[in-house]
Amino acid sequence: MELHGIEVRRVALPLVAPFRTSLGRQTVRTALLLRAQTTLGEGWGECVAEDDPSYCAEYLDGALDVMRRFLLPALGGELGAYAVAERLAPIKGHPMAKAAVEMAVLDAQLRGTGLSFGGFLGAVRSAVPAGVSVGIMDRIPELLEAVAGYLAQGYLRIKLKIEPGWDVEPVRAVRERFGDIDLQVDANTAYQLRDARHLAKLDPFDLLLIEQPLPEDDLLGHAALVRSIRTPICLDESITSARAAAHAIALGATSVVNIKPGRVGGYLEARRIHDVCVAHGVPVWAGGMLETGLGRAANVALAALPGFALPGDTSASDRYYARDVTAPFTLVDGHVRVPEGPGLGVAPDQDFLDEITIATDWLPAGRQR
Ligand code: NPQ
Ligand code: MG
Repeated sequence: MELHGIEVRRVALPLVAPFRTSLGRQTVRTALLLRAQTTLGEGWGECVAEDDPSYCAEYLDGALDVMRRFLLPALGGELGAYAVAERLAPIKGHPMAKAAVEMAVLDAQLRGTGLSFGGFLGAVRSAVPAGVSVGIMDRIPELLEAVAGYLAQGYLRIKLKIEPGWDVEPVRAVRERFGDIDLQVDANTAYQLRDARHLAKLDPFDLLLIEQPLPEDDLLGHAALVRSIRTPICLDESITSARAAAHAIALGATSVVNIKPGRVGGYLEARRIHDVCVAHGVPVWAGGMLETGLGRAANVALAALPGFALPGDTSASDRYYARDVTAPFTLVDGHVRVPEGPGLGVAPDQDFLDEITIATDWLPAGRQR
């Protein structure tokens, strides 16, 4: 097939409640939604970069710029989904921008051939267990109320965002109130290795894991931490490729891996990380970046692969949004169904999409003359 170009919309979706992490506080999700136009038909992609380079180096305006100036110009002529990453490899970095472009091309190809994302990736489940990520709050009672609400909705695992000053006490409070639930924490790089003794205070609470306590590039620090605390370490930000995953495992820097396609340059690389981890007996789970229904559909399909051994941040749409751009993903017995139709198996509501669109750009594929 050939890619004619990609229509990129910048959209803004208000969150149902502010979401605070050690990186900052969000009240609105801004994202880029991509519609690829190909000789096989159209396909949808989603770029998960945030407005600011806080979770990682990428940011939304930068992602749009690199797509326009470098990525799309490299995608002229005959093209399949597997060729996208290869063509884009000479352009360094920008995995979130690349992942979005690859996702849109892959969706067009799969819709054109009648295969679902799950079918293509190797899904072995028709529904995936859902966890929920709970932001940092001002007070413990507010946190307990939020967790109680999510448990009542059926979420099978709770993840608390932590930072220095909001770690042992909230974990203790949630354990005391809710008992033996599946519980884990995510620090988004907020600690240093010198905090090891402090982090060991989480050990008595039998957490499933602590996610990314140390900086992204501190693999040796994580390896030392693995040896000094009992709670399993799970890397998120550090896992930027299948090679990085293999290195982290070889170094003993991680016991579990969070897989986010945006962070690693796409769903194909995400599947390779899954394969590397399975080969090493390392459990994986699906991360989330507050995706709309488009990215959520693909994440849920990925989470249905056999190595996904823990519930993901694959929450229902209403965890974040009063209204999603697609038919909402819902929770049934704590699980989210894997879409079965061709490609993503979901499509945006065009009128709602227009309502939330701030700007639209047409990026033609290939070198323009
Ligand atoms: C994580 N996600 O696992 C990320 C971090 C994160 C669900 O905890 C806007 C867009 C705000 C993406 C805040 C979850 C965000 C974001 C946090 C991602 O580390
Ligand atoms: Mg994380």
